[in-house]
Amino acid sequence: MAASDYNKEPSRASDFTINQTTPFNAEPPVAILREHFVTANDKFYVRNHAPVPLIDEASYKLSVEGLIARHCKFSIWELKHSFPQHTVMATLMCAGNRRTEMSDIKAVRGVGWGCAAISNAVWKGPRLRDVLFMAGIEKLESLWDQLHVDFEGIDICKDKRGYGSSIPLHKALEKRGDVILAVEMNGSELPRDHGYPVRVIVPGYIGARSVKWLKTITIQMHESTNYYQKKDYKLFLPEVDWDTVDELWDKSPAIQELNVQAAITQPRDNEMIPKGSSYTVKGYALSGGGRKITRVDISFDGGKSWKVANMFTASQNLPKMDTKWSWEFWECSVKFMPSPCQIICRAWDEGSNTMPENIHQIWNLRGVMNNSWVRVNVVSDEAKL
Ligand SMILES: Nc1nc2c(c(=O)[nH]1)N[C@H]1C(S)=C(S)[C@@H](COP(=O)(O)O)O[C@H]1N2
Ligand SMILES: [Mo]
Repeated sequence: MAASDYNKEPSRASDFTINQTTPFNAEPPVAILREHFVTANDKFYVRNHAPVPLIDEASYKLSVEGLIARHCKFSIWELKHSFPQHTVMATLMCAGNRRTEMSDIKAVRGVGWGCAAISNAVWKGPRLRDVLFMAGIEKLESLWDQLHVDFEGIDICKDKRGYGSSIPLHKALEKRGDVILAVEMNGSELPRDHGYPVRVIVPGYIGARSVKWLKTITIQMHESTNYYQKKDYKLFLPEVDWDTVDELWDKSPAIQELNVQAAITQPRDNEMIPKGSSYTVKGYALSGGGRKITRVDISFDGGKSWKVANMFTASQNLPKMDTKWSWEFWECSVKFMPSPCQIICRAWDEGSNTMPENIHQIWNLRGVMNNSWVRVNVVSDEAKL
């Protein structure tokens, strides 16, 4: 299996904004993203750290190992047929979503992203908890609180290891069993870019934990030692730079749950809107850990006064599915659009968490978890008259 070159990459939609070609990193146009509550497979953002592996499903085996009583290997056929298949609608968001706004303030290291490193799909496959019980996880019950589930992909990344990360075992064992080993995405087999033939879906956590091209699951007493758990996806004070960060990696926790986030998808920054016309602002919001979005506030005067946006996930033409792990779509209409103006958006979740006003306070050298107030400037048509 040659995972070492970029000659065998899958074909991709032409309307993506490509943030990096090798490895491939791209986001769909935000307006299209916001049109469909469930993102089409070929519009779903792609975040790769290495060439997409070419995998022969017939010989592929997923290995379950570590402290678990019965080490097992499962073929894709067994994953599809030996376990009940569970369907979960879940929004994935990269911790680097909105990174470019952070690098506009001060350089950060990482692929630049606008606000479309986020997408929503219906995933299907066996529950991770069922697979772990098949391998004898009940025998370790006295250790459940201390164990971690380590995932490793087949794509060779930093330190010449497969891309990897881990989640605490309690997340994998949650009763509703929504952490799954997805073999289907929106009713089709997983596209190569999204982890064919099997990937983990960890709803409510940063996208980085939903490991694609999954090769090995290891039950262990410590979190993953992989680069992407230990040396990436962590938060630091704004004053920490690449000269001072070295000793801090081990002391800082790995980000797991997403924070509360939102974006304005219409209008786009610097769009011209006629003064005094009626207008509808549109966007999305999402929080981590399955916390519901409880309110989205919009200001048309730079934050002096606010209007509450309408959320309408329920009225979307959805398959009858639980939307616990999905984003929320919102819109906010005004009869007389002020122009020019700065539109601001901030969301709240059911833990009463909201988004910080000031991006400088949360700036960090990797440019992750930027959930500062969303600001979009509207330009007046008068200037052009
Ligand atoms: N094996 C593997 N899994 C991976 C990655 C990767 O590069 N390799 N990228 C991670 C990151 S950072 C994100 S945000 C999501 C992106 O999933 P997507 O490309 O299906 O949108 O996959 C995660 N899983
Ligand atoms: Mo990510």
